[in-house]
Amino acid sequence: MEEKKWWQKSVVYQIYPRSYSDSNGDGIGDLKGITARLPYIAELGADVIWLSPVYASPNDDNGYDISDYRAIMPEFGTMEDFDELLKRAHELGLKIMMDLVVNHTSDEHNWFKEAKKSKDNPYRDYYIWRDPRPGMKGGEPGAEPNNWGSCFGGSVWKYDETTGQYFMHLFSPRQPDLNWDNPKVRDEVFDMMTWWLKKGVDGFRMDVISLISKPAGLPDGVPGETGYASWADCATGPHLHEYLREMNDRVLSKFDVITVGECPGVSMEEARNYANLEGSELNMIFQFDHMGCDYADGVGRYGLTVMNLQNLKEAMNKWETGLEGYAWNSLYWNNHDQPRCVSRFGNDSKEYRELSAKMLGTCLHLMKGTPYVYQGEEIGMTNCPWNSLDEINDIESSNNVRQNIEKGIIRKEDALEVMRRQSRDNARTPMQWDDSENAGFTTGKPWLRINPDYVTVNAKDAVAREDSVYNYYKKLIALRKKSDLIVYGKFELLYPDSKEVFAYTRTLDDKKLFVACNFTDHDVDIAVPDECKNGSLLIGNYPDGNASGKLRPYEAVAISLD
Ligand code: ISL
Ligand code: CA
Repeated sequence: MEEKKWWQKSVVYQIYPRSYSDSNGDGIGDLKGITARLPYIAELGADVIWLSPVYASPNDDNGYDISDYRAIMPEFGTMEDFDELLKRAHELGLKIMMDLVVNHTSDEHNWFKEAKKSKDNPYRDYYIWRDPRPGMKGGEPGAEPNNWGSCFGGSVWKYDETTGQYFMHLFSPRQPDLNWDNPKVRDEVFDMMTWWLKKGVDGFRMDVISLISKPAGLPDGVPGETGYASWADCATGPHLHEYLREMNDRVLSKFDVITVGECPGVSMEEARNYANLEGSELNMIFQFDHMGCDYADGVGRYGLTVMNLQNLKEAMNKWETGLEGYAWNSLYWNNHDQPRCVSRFGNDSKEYRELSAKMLGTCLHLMKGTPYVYQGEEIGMTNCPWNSLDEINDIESSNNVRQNIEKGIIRKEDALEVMRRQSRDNARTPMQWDDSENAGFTTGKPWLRINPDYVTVNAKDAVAREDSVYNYYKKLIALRKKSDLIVYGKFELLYPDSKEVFAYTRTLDDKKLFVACNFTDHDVDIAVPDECKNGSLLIGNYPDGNASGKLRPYEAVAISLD
């Protein structure tokens, strides 16, 4: 039996501050807005809040481009506002997990401003600089030091005229990558982390931490449809675990924290190291396999995606079983980079929105790992019916959709539909608090369009109505707190070949839980395993909820045998 930790029993609630709650009418969510909503989160039963970045930033990538790690973005408030938020959260028993974005900084960070002054500037080696390809002139097509493509489209290299070299940016050109091989960079980052932990924050979600150690020699990769090699290929470079262990020794081990590393491109073997149960690196990671379950063939994320339940089950099963006994898992359907799960994996029609949102909640929250709830998921918020590409703010989907049209990978007339299915802005439309103007998010003009369904989909209604998605999530979260079986039970997938049902069991000593979720809008027959036939219904999303041998549309049942 693994040693029990508080963060294994916890549920994390993610806030995207820009879109949560606006206290001063400028149309932008802020820290005071969040503080005012803390009781709502405590009431849901979450234990930890993960705050997407609140640091000073020019907002080229909405705060994931940080210009000062020890200052608050003025649009979000002041450091006093932050301290107040932290204090109020702690009073309510909520922990605060900060976003740590240290694969890159903003190009407006002082380090980068210094670094680009000259080749011998003391900050030059804080970043990754290379000469143009031999025999080529800097800035001309093909002169980039290698063929890697950025996550946001185009090359990962930007030419700097002043010093005649390229710098690397795996994301936007305004997000230059830090050089982790430089011990001074590590000192700076570890000092900064210690500074926040001493202030009293409770942990870190580490942005693309799998990418910080770049492969030796930065070799060309195998090009994909776009002509570039994938940015994700440089995941888990040669010194990655060494750097994380150093971070753990020098910083994390001195505090009682929760840590989760965002790890696009991670393999199972590596994940077992990152999140090893001895605790020498991180508590857990976010893997991305299931986020690719609906990607269009040969196109990837920004194409006409189609939900495929078998892919989804295969990915979840892989991580549930692959980490068992080696490392702790994290569970999520949503975050600020992903479309809304009810639109993506469920059914956001009037008839099935709530049922399918509850079904998805059941399916995720009864698996093994620490569950993450992204703001609005607890009320079943949906993707936004974008009317035009001009409404999109998100740099990733805008750039990739444009690039894919230019390269003939998708048709221009499909662009809007691609955005409706996949843009990160589907997650970023403001939180829907009530049915008043602007969904109660702001008294001003919201920075991003509000989803018109706020009239029916909003927190005020959901909190008040007994059979809402919110109250169902509350029950799911409460169940986990009472049950070692839900937290620690071994996971086993049932009916792997079913295209309609996601079913599994959880087992701990002589206790067993059977979970079955219908991902379709029609009845399906399910076979309850013999040993579960005499069990009792722990939770289900139909009012008369009992497994009658059939699962009705989007029905979810959990049957326990004690
Ligand atoms: O899922 C993805 C692949 O299409 C991406 O959104 C991927 O998760 C991602 O870009 C990495 O995410 C993180 O780092 C980015 C930032 O834009 C994201 O918001 C953040 O979560 C750069 O800091
Ligand atoms: Ca504001």
